[in-house]
Amino acid sequence: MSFFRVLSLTAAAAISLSVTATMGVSGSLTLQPANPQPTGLKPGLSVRYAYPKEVKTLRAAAKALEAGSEAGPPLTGLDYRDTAIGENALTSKRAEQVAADIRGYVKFDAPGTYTIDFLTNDGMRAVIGGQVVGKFDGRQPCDSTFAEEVEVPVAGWYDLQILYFQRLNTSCLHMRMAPKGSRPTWMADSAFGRN
Ligand SMILES: [Ca+2]
Repeated sequence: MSFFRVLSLTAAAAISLSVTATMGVSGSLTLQPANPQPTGLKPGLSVRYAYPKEVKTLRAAAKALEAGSEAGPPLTGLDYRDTAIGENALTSKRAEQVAADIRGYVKFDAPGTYTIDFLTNDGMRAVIGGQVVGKFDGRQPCDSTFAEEVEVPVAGWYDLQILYFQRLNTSCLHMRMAPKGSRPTWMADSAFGRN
């Protein structure tokens, strides 16, 4: 390979890196507010559970829920700390091999740029205002997803949908948020609502 060929490849790599970095900064996710805005919401989030024999991935969790699910007691919010072994996952009837379809709304009190992340054990995929704001497709102890920066155009309620699963041992699910530049912190239960 010639010296110039190496140089041009290096330059191409540098340009591609810089494009990626630029998109990372300017390409934050813009959330779509619920339209129409919901009224008369009840506190918490709705949840349906499936209890498969085995759930290792988001795909397996989705398939289990498609095959058959049952409504569980609503979640109080998204602040379910890591369980002790043997304690049921979220509001489900089992400690292990649980898939959950969580739905409702989350409220932003002011427009602006926010950082969102989740702690999850095991896997989850969260969609808020039409954008994937958190995803981990695997098994792990209670640990964080990659933080996402989101643009909130107006104050109000945004659709929230989370696909979650817990396989073995302990389980957890938390959402954290903060205005851009601050460290994401726990969400109050009052930030959530359901029909
Ligand atoms: Ca687990």
